[in-house]
Amino acid sequence: RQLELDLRAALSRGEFVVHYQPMIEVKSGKLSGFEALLRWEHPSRGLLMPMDFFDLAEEIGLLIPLGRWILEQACRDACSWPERLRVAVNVSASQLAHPRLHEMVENALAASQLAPTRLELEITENALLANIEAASATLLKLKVSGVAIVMDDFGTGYSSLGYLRAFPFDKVKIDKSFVRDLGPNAEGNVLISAISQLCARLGIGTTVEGIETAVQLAHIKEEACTEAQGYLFGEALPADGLAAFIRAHE
Ligand code: G
Ligand code: G
Ligand code: MN
Ligand code: NA
Repeated sequence: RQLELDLRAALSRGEFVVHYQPMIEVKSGKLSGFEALLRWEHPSRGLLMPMDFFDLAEEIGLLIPLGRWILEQACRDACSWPERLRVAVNVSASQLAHPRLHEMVENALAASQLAPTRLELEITENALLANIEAASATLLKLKVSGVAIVMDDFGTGYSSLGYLRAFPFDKVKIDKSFVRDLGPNAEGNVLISAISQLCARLGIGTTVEGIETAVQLAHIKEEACTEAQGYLFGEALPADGLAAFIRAHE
Protein backbone atom coordinates (compact mmCIF):
# COMPACT_ATOMS: atom_id res chain seq x y z
CA ARG A 1 0.00 0.00 0.00
CA GLN A 2 1.81 3.03 -1.30
CA LEU A 3 -0.43 5.56 0.47
CA GLU A 4 0.37 3.98 3.82
CA LEU A 5 4.11 4.18 3.18
CA ASP A 6 3.72 7.82 2.10
CA LEU A 7 1.66 8.62 5.17
CA ARG A 8 4.19 7.06 7.54
CA ALA A 9 6.85 9.37 6.12
CA ALA A 10 4.75 12.51 5.66
CA LEU A 11 5.28 14.03 9.10
CA SER A 12 9.06 13.82 9.00
CA ARG A 13 9.05 15.04 5.40
CA GLY A 14 7.10 18.13 6.41
CA GLU A 15 4.21 17.44 4.02
CA PHE A 16 1.40 18.33 6.42
CA VAL A 17 0.11 21.88 6.45
CA VAL A 18 -2.53 23.63 8.49
CA HIS A 19 -5.10 25.81 6.76
CA TYR A 20 -7.28 28.27 8.66
CA GLN A 21 -10.96 29.01 8.18
CA PRO A 22 -12.33 32.31 9.54
CA MET A 23 -14.90 32.48 12.33
CA ILE A 24 -17.05 35.61 12.54
CA GLU A 25 -18.82 37.22 15.47
CA VAL A 26 -22.45 37.47 14.38
CA LYS A 27 -23.40 40.76 16.08
CA SER A 28 -20.43 42.85 15.01
CA GLY A 29 -19.55 40.97 11.85
CA LYS A 30 -15.95 41.02 13.05
CA LEU A 31 -13.40 38.28 12.67
CA SER A 32 -13.07 36.37 15.95
CA GLY A 33 -10.52 33.73 14.99
CA PHE A 34 -9.73 30.78 12.76
CA GLU A 35 -10.32 27.03 12.83
CA ALA A 36 -7.21 24.98 12.06
CA LEU A 37 -7.90 22.36 9.37
CA LEU A 38 -5.26 19.82 8.41
CA ARG A 39 -4.13 19.26 4.81
CA TRP A 40 -1.55 16.89 3.36
CA GLU A 41 0.53 18.16 0.46
CA HIS A 42 1.10 14.79 -1.15
CA PRO A 43 4.11 14.83 -3.50
CA SER A 44 2.19 13.30 -6.43
CA ARG A 45 -1.52 13.30 -5.51
CA GLY A 46 -1.73 16.99 -4.67
CA LEU A 47 -3.56 18.50 -1.70
CA LEU A 48 -5.36 15.81 0.31
CA MET A 49 -8.17 16.49 2.79
CA PRO A 50 -8.50 14.80 6.21
CA MET A 51 -11.21 12.44 4.97
CA ASP A 52 -8.76 11.11 2.37
CA PHE A 53 -6.29 9.84 4.97
CA PHE A 54 -7.63 10.13 8.54
CA ASP A 55 -8.87 6.55 8.82
CA LEU A 56 -5.55 5.27 7.58
CA ALA A 57 -3.71 7.63 9.96
CA GLU A 58 -5.73 6.21 12.82
CA GLU A 59 -5.01 2.63 11.71
CA ILE A 60 -1.26 3.16 11.68
CA GLY A 61 -1.26 5.00 15.01
CA LEU A 62 -0.37 8.35 13.54
CA LEU A 63 -3.19 10.39 15.07
CA ILE A 64 -1.40 11.07 18.34
CA PRO A 65 1.92 12.37 16.91
CA LEU A 66 0.04 14.15 14.14
CA GLY A 67 -2.38 15.71 16.63
CA ARG A 68 0.54 16.92 18.71
CA TRP A 69 2.12 18.48 15.63
CA ILE A 70 -1.13 20.26 14.64
CA LEU A 71 -1.53 21.69 18.15
CA GLU A 72 2.02 23.01 18.15
CA GLN A 73 1.75 24.42 14.63
CA ALA A 74 -1.61 26.09 15.26
CA CYS A 75 -0.42 27.71 18.50
CA ARG A 76 2.73 28.94 16.78
CA ASP A 77 0.78 30.37 13.84
CA ALA A 78 -1.78 32.06 16.09
CA CYS A 79 0.99 33.91 17.91
CA SER A 80 1.54 36.07 14.83
CA TRP A 81 -2.13 37.16 14.67
CA PRO A 82 -3.62 40.12 16.52
CA GLU A 83 -4.24 39.20 20.15
CA ARG A 84 -8.02 39.36 19.93
CA LEU A 85 -8.07 36.43 17.48
CA ARG A 86 -8.42 32.86 18.73
CA VAL A 87 -7.44 29.57 17.15
CA ALA A 88 -9.67 26.48 17.24
CA VAL A 89 -8.04 23.05 16.98
CA ASN A 90 -9.97 19.82 16.36
CA VAL A 91 -9.25 17.01 18.79
CA SER A 92 -9.74 13.43 17.57
CA ALA A 93 -11.34 10.67 19.61
CA SER A 94 -7.99 8.96 20.14
CA GLN A 95 -6.44 12.21 21.34
CA LEU A 96 -9.31 12.72 23.76
CA ALA A 97 -8.77 9.20 25.11
CA HIS A 98 -5.04 9.80 25.53
CA PRO A 99 -4.03 10.15 29.19
CA ARG A 100 -1.56 12.91 28.33
CA LEU A 101 -3.68 15.18 26.16
CA HIS A 102 -3.62 17.86 28.84
CA GLU A 103 0.17 17.74 28.91
CA MET A 104 0.40 17.97 25.11
CA VAL A 105 -1.79 21.06 25.13
CA GLU A 106 0.23 22.65 27.94
CA ASN A 107 3.44 21.93 26.05
CA ALA A 108 2.12 23.49 22.85
CA LEU A 109 1.06 26.60 24.78
CA ALA A 110 4.37 26.86 26.61
CA ALA A 111 6.47 26.36 23.48
CA SER A 112 4.56 29.02 21.54
CA GLN A 113 3.83 31.39 24.42
CA LEU A 114 0.23 31.60 23.20
CA ALA A 115 -2.20 32.73 25.92
CA PRO A 116 -4.41 29.73 26.86
CA THR A 117 -7.51 31.91 26.48
CA ARG A 118 -6.75 32.18 22.76
CA LEU A 119 -6.94 28.42 22.24
CA GLU A 120 -10.20 26.53 21.66
CA LEU A 121 -10.36 22.74 21.47
CA GLU A 122 -13.14 21.28 19.34
CA ILE A 123 -14.45 17.90 20.40
CA THR A 124 -17.17 16.08 18.51
CA GLU A 125 -20.01 14.64 20.51
CA ASN A 126 -19.17 11.17 19.21
CA ALA A 127 -15.57 11.43 20.40
CA LEU A 128 -16.91 12.48 23.77
CA LEU A 129 -19.35 9.58 23.91
CA ALA A 130 -16.60 7.10 23.11
CA ASN A 131 -14.48 8.37 26.01
CA ILE A 132 -16.81 9.72 28.67
CA GLU A 133 -14.68 8.64 31.64
CA ALA A 134 -11.27 9.79 30.44
CA ALA A 135 -12.76 12.85 28.79
CA SER A 136 -14.43 14.37 31.80
CA ALA A 137 -11.22 14.49 33.85
CA THR A 138 -9.18 15.77 30.90
CA LEU A 139 -11.69 18.46 29.93
CA LEU A 140 -11.81 19.76 33.49
CA LYS A 141 -8.01 20.03 33.61
CA LEU A 142 -7.95 21.86 30.28
CA LYS A 143 -10.68 24.18 31.41
CA VAL A 144 -8.68 25.03 34.54
CA SER A 145 -5.73 25.87 32.27
CA GLY A 146 -7.89 28.54 30.64
CA VAL A 147 -8.43 26.78 27.32
CA ALA A 148 -11.94 26.95 25.83
CA ILE A 149 -13.79 23.69 25.22
CA VAL A 150 -16.09 23.50 22.20
CA MET A 151 -18.58 20.81 21.22
CA ASP A 152 -18.23 20.28 17.47
CA ASP A 153 -20.79 19.00 14.94
CA PHE A 154 -23.54 19.36 17.52
CA GLY A 155 -26.75 17.63 16.50
CA THR A 156 -25.19 14.88 14.40
CA GLY A 157 -24.43 12.39 17.15
CA TYR A 158 -26.24 10.75 20.00
CA SER A 159 -25.31 12.83 23.00
CA SER A 160 -28.07 14.13 25.20
CA LEU A 161 -28.69 17.74 26.10
CA GLY A 162 -27.58 16.80 29.59
CA TYR A 163 -23.97 16.80 28.38
CA LEU A 164 -24.17 20.53 27.91
CA ARG A 165 -24.45 20.76 31.65
CA ALA A 166 -22.31 17.80 32.64
CA PHE A 167 -19.25 18.98 30.68
CA PRO A 168 -17.58 22.37 30.85
CA PHE A 169 -18.39 23.55 27.32
CA ASP A 170 -17.79 27.18 26.48
CA LYS A 171 -19.28 26.90 23.04
CA VAL A 172 -21.29 24.62 20.80
CA LYS A 173 -20.87 24.42 17.02
CA ILE A 174 -24.16 23.67 15.35
CA ASP A 175 -23.57 21.28 12.48
CA LYS A 176 -23.85 22.62 8.95
CA SER A 177 -26.63 20.18 8.11
CA PHE A 178 -29.01 22.43 10.10
CA VAL A 179 -28.15 25.39 7.89
CA ARG A 180 -28.86 23.62 4.63
CA ASP A 181 -32.60 23.89 5.16
CA LEU A 182 -32.67 27.37 6.63
CA GLY A 183 -35.65 29.41 5.50
CA PRO A 184 -38.95 30.65 6.81
CA ASN A 185 -40.67 27.89 8.78
CA ALA A 186 -37.96 25.37 7.92
CA GLU A 187 -36.99 22.76 10.49
CA GLY A 188 -33.37 23.89 10.46
CA ASN A 189 -34.54 27.30 11.63
CA VAL A 190 -36.50 25.91 14.53
CA LEU A 191 -33.58 23.79 15.67
CA ILE A 192 -30.97 26.55 15.37
CA SER A 193 -33.31 28.86 17.20
CA ALA A 194 -33.95 26.38 20.02
CA ILE A 195 -30.33 25.26 20.42
CA SER A 196 -28.94 28.81 20.44
CA GLN A 197 -31.51 29.96 23.01
CA LEU A 198 -30.90 26.95 25.22
CA CYS A 199 -27.14 27.50 25.07
CA ALA A 200 -27.48 31.23 25.72
CA ARG A 201 -29.44 30.48 28.89
CA LEU A 202 -26.72 28.07 29.98
CA GLY A 203 -24.06 30.70 29.28
CA ILE A 204 -22.68 28.74 26.33
CA GLY A 205 -21.85 30.41 23.00
CA THR A 206 -23.05 28.97 19.68
CA THR A 207 -21.29 28.92 16.33
CA VAL A 208 -23.35 28.12 13.26
CA GLU A 209 -21.30 26.30 10.64
CA GLY A 210 -21.78 26.10 6.91
CA ILE A 211 -23.08 29.63 6.27
CA GLU A 212 -22.80 30.05 2.50
CA THR A 213 -25.30 32.80 1.64
CA ALA A 214 -26.30 36.25 2.87
CA VAL A 215 -29.85 34.94 3.31
CA GLN A 216 -28.64 32.25 5.71
CA LEU A 217 -26.64 34.86 7.62
CA ALA A 218 -29.71 37.10 7.86
CA HIS A 219 -31.64 34.19 9.36
CA ILE A 220 -29.12 33.42 12.07
CA LYS A 221 -28.79 37.12 12.93
CA GLU A 222 -32.35 36.81 14.22
CA GLU A 223 -31.27 34.07 16.60
CA ALA A 224 -29.16 33.90 19.75
CA CYS A 225 -26.14 32.53 17.83
CA THR A 226 -22.86 34.20 18.73
CA GLU A 227 -20.57 33.11 15.90
CA ALA A 228 -20.73 31.99 12.28
CA GLN A 229 -18.43 30.11 9.96
CA GLY A 230 -18.74 29.12 6.31
CA TYR A 231 -17.81 29.84 2.73
CA LEU A 232 -19.68 33.18 2.83
CA PHE A 233 -16.85 34.49 5.01
CA GLY A 234 -14.13 32.33 3.57
CA GLU A 235 -12.77 28.86 3.13
CA ALA A 236 -9.66 27.61 4.89
CA LEU A 237 -6.53 29.51 3.82
CA PRO A 238 -2.83 28.68 4.13
CA ALA A 239 -1.15 30.43 7.07
CA ASP A 240 0.76 32.82 4.81
CA GLY A 241 -2.47 34.11 3.28
CA LEU A 242 -3.92 35.16 6.62
CA ALA A 243 -2.19 38.50 7.10
CA ALA A 244 -3.97 39.95 4.07
CA PHE A 245 -7.29 38.43 5.14
CA ILE A 246 -6.95 39.83 8.65
CA ARG A 247 -6.07 43.29 7.30
CA ALA A 248 -9.12 43.23 5.02
CA HIS A 249 -11.35 42.43 8.01
CA GLU A 250 -10.20 45.11 10.41
O1 G B 1 -12.14 21.06 5.71
P1 G B 1 -12.13 19.74 6.05
O2 G B 1 -12.31 18.81 4.88
O3 G B 1 -10.74 19.81 6.52
O4 G B 1 -12.61 18.96 7.32
C1 G B 1 -13.04 17.64 7.29
C2 G B 1 -13.17 17.04 8.64
O5 G B 1 -11.88 16.76 9.18
C3 G B 1 -13.87 17.93 9.65
O6 G B 1 -14.80 17.14 10.36
C4 G B 1 -12.79 18.39 10.57
O7 G B 1 -13.25 18.54 11.88
C5 G B 1 -11.77 17.27 10.47
N1 G B 1 -10.42 17.82 10.69
C6 G B 1 -9.79 18.74 9.97
N2 G B 1 -8.59 19.03 10.50
C7 G B 1 -8.49 18.25 11.61
C8 G B 1 -7.48 18.09 12.61
O8 G B 1 -6.45 18.74 12.63
N3 G B 1 -7.73 17.18 13.59
C9 G B 1 -8.87 16.45 13.64
N4 G B 1 -9.01 15.59 14.64
N5 G B 1 -9.84 16.59 12.73
C10 G B 1 -9.66 17.48 11.73
O1 G C 1 -14.56 20.42 12.12
P1 G C 1 -15.67 20.37 11.14
O2 G C 1 -16.40 19.08 11.08
O3 G C 1 -16.65 21.46 11.40
O4 G C 1 -14.99 20.68 9.74
C1 G C 1 -15.39 21.68 8.95
C2 G C 1 -15.67 21.09 7.60
O5 G C 1 -16.70 21.83 6.96
C3 G C 1 -14.49 21.17 6.68
O6 G C 1 -14.55 20.10 5.79
C4 G C 1 -14.74 22.46 5.93
O7 G C 1 -14.03 22.53 4.73
C5 G C 1 -16.24 22.36 5.74
N1 G C 1 -16.91 23.65 5.55
C6 G C 1 -16.56 24.82 6.08
N2 G C 1 -17.43 25.80 5.70
C7 G C 1 -18.33 25.21 4.90
C8 G C 1 -19.48 25.70 4.19
O8 G C 1 -19.85 26.86 4.22
N3 G C 1 -20.18 24.78 3.48
C9 G C 1 -19.84 23.47 3.43
N4 G C 1 -20.58 22.66 2.71
N5 G C 1 -18.76 22.98 4.08
C10 G C 1 -18.02 23.83 4.81
MN1 MN D 1 -14.40 21.60 13.73
NA1 NA E 1 -18.03 20.89 12.85
